[in-house]
Amino acid sequence: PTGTILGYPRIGRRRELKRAVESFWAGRSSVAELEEAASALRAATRERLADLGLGRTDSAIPETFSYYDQVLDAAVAVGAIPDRFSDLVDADGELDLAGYFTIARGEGDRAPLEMTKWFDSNYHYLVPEIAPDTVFQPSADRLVRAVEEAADAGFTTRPVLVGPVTLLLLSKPSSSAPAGFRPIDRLADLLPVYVELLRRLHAAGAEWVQLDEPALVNQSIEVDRSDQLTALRQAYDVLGAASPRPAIFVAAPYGSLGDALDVLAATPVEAIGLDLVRGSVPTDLAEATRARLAQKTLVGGVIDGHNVWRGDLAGALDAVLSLAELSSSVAVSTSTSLQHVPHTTEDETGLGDRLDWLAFADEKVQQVGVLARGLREGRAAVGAELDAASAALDRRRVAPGVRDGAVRSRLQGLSGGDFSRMPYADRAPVQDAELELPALPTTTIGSFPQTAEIRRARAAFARGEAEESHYVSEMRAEIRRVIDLQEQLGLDVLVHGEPERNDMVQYFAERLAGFDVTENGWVQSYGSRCTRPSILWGDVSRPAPMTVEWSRYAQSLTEKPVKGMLTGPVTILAWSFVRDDQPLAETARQVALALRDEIGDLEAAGIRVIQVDEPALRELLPLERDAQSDYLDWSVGAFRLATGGAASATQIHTHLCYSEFGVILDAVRALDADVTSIEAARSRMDVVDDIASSGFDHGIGPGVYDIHSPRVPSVDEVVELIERASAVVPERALWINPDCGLKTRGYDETIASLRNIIEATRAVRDRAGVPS
Ligand code: THG
Ligand code: ZN
Repeated sequence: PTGTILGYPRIGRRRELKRAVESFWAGRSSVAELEEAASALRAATRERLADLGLGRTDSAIPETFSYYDQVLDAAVAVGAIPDRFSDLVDADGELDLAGYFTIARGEGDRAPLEMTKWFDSNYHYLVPEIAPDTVFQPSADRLVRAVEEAADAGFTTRPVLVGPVTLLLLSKPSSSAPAGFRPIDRLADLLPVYVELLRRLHAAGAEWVQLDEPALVNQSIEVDRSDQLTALRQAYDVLGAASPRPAIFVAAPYGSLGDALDVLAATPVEAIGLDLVRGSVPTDLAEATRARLAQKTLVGGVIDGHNVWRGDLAGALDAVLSLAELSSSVAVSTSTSLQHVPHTTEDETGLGDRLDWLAFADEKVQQVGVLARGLREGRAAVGAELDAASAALDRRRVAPGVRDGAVRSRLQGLSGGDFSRMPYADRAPVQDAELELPALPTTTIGSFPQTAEIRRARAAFARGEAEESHYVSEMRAEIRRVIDLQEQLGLDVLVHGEPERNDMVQYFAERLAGFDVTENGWVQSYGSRCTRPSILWGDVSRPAPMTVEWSRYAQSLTEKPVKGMLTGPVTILAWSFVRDDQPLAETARQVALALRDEIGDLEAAGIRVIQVDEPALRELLPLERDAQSDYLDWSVGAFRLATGGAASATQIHTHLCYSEFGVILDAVRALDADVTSIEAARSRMDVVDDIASSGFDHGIGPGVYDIHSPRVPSVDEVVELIERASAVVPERALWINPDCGLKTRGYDETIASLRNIIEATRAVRDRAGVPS
């Protein structure tokens, strides 16, 4: 084909897959009903993609359906199932759907596979576990049936599988593996299974197969680059030599292949996909590589799979045409799978003129079609489409709100002092005097459980079905309940519980100028869970205070300090689709200024502790090492700009949602937050040692309650965690809190856990002879 995509959203325009899967989990539907729903969704996707211009019978349509996750699918397809789940596999090596979901979600004492972020997207995949003795065996049924199902409907589709090198590079050693064991060392054992999968797919009628090898563009993978390249060479020499097999298309989304391109070019694969959005058409190629690439099909990923902008179509065609100088066989594609963008702008009614600037998955498929035609028939043949895209881009540049003079001149006027507060050593005593907290102060991260009534009330108000005054009184009643509960429990720094917030980014996006929110723009985050990323399209400003009235009300109910709760600039960017016409750093500073004003208004309303959450600080860290220090500079700068105007007496907290932050420890220190809470319960406080030995001297709240699990920690357990932390953290710096917000938990377990945390804290204070 001359036009294709690397993958397509699988959740469905109306989140049909989410509904079907969750209904099956809840026991409300049978496995047959789930399979029927999935099959209908695949059929609708094939027809839709064909209508949008992808070829029905030329392998242009990728098979990227997944019930849960594509990495889990690949692990299952090669039989890489951890021992604790081995009973789920039948005598033929096949796993039924219920078993598949058990591996994804865990069951009782059996922990699920760990979940982690997929490259620099907001998607999370399941991490396979590989042991020295993992027995690889093909389990191809699901893939083969997808190809056959398509064939029955008159399609020749292209099955897609995570490639063997990436599968192993993204896996972790199973807990039973000896120190030093690396999953990639099992490559030779894994390859025969891929060979067999290729054979079976070929037998089912697949003419092409797509093997995704994004790990080769990732410079953060721990295995030595030379070992990665050796693995790549071995893998594709072996797979290329297999016979019979479909033609092999190796895709490398999310960045540049770099030296891996030379290696891949020397293997017998038929096609190589390059991400020409994050990377560019290689120019300084070795002569041998150039000669080899001329023999292959080169697939130019020129339509951005990461963002939602309609973008510069003419520029994309230029990139494809320059790729065509390397080989006479070129195809147009997306830079990554389209799983990172919503289905279609057709489902949005509230975006007005701005709809014209956007391209979601379906619109991107159409763009691929235009470029493919331009490639076949010449630029003139698609002149009208290229011009239309350029005209939309021109309109976007000058549209009202894209550039706001007041915002820009305020940014221009910033000086170094705006990014700093009084030195910590000087302001900490001022805060101590202001807040008069006990030693080992207790607090929570911000959200309290979101009951069904709260969700209903919010949804009814959002649909315009409830009076504002009624809605406000419902939310206030909930805030009062949450404050009363915290007072009864004996927490020291209270929160209002955030009943008014659906999503910690969307809530702010709805209130800031420069953002749109979507009605149906769902994007899969992991498994059946989705978010609707906001769209940051213009200069950001704050027309009115966003959180102040809720916080003021909560503070009016208690003598104890109530924390104001804001989402930080980096996280707001990380979980939105962000304008691509200026550096992220500049956009981040605009968001920071809006938050800075909010902090000023919270202070004026009597709020003495303000938390600015940055759970995504780590996740936006670029994959390329060269880009990391610049990122840390601007991201830390944005946080400091947001918080730098706070009075010395105002205690600034932040919350980071993960425990491995070795790489960004310096950045966390540079945030200069007075108190930082982090995840630590699951790692038994190991993370605290790193922090303490780095000389971190600000307040630190390592989580003592793992909110990702419904388990209630016992008092003894929490005492042990606190003692473990207090052995290395000075007493005045240590805070006691859960790992994360409580919104996903139920009230019963939350109350029981908080009660135990407080009892444990009091026991430790007693032993140390300090008052509670
Ligand atoms: N908000 C946003 N992005 C995020 C997170 C977030 N990205 C990273 C991380 N958190 C992802 N985690 C989740 C956890 C739960 C859900 C989604 C992402 C979730 N979503 C609801 C669902 O799918 O049913 C829908 C929520 C809604 O109605 O808005 O449960 O916290 N922006
Ligand atoms: Zn968190």
